[in-house]
Amino acid sequence: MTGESNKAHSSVNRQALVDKIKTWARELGFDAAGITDVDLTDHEKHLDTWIKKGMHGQMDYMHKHGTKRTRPNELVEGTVRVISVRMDYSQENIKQAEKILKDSEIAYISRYALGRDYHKVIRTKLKHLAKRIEAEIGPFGYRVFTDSAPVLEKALAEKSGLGWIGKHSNLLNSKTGSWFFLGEIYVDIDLPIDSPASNHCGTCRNCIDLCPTQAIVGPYQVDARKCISYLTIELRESIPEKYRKQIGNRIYGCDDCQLVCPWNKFAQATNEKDFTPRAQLTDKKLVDLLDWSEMDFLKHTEGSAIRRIGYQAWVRNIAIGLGNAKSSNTVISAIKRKLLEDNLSEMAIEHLNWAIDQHA
Ligand code: B12
Ligand code: SF4
Repeated sequence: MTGESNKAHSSVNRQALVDKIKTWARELGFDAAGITDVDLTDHEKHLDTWIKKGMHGQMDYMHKHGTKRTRPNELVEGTVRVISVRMDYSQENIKQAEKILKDSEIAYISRYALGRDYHKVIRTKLKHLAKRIEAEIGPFGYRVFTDSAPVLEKALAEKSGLGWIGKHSNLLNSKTGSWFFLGEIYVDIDLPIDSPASNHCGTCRNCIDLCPTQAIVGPYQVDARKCISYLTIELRESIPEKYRKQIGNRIYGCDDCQLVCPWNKFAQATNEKDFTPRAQLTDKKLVDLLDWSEMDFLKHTEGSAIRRIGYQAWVRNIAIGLGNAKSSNTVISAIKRKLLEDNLSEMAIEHLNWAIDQHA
């Protein structure tokens, strides 16, 4: 991006443009959009502390880009504003989640991952939004993101007025709760900005007290190394034994801190068809998922975010679920059958053996 396009658009009525951007964002299927500047000074301090304490675990990408994450114009030169968007993924029956979590034979998959990979859905829509702006004002400098680069998405969204960062560290909103994804367009147009959202967590500490692994080590601070989402999705190695019992039947991510949040009773069901849960992933028995071969895994997770963890971590996670399942011949036979497969990693085998030991 250069300063050229900024100058070229000096005649544009910027408030009218912002109003149109918000309307187009809704027409494209986003649930809200807001505009902010690029000053993230306070957040930079918190991010630094988090990294210094090692709370990012093995997510090297959280620090390897230096200050690019907290200084948008170091990532994309010329950026002066950020258009933040949010897109709901909640389904009508989201409360069913609690029932599944209590059934040790069924696999619990985070609600966000049951449909099509949100990265693909949101990126495409953001590109359409940018093109729509271009059609109105002519060429300008921009880049679109959704969890795809060093971008401090929640801080930018909070500053854009889309919600506040809750004690569980997710962004939430008093009208819709927190079941939504975030995305951004970095732009070089000096648009009027929105006011930040105010915080309404009050004295509630449900998320802190009810987190299964006590990963929310203080309000607004999640130690990723303890978080089930990190352990089951980001960690590529063996999952420390001390967390395996608490993981229960959660084989991909965790939603507990959001399920216990009182604001989520206002959640809106998404209109996005791509987020419709896939039958092959919803309410499935752990034993049936363990029976999938690597080919089955690749086939059933095509276009899904789950594919990114790979087959060995998938088996590792299901093994933990089965180690925690009610003992039965079906469970033990399924684990033993899997151990006969010849392409398993040492990590997967170790978890399957651990699962067998739980039923001894
Ligand atoms: C790394 C990461 C993770 C890590 C670490 C989580 C975390 N809290 O950072 C892990 C793997 C654990 C994870 C899990 C999940 N993630 Co995630 N994740 C990210 C990612 C890539 C970066 C987040 C980040 O910047 N972390 C850095 C830390 C320092 O930020 P933070 O904890 O939020 O801390 C901020 C504030 O809390 C504040 N702060 C920190 N300390 C203190 C102390 C005090 C006293 C105060 C006042 C403030 C304060 O300042 C910090 C900087 O802004 C973003 C995408 C992106 N590029 O932004 C998605 C993202 C945050 N994840 C998302 C989702 C959906 C999830 C899960 C719900 C998925 C799931 N169901 O399993 C869980 C939720 C777990 C949780 N409670 O956070 C969504 C969240 C949408 C939303 N509504 O907020 C995002 C935005 C992706 C997206 N594009 O939609 N995630
Ligand atoms: S996602 Fe689960 S493990 Fe992670 S902080 Fe929330 S409740 Fe705790």
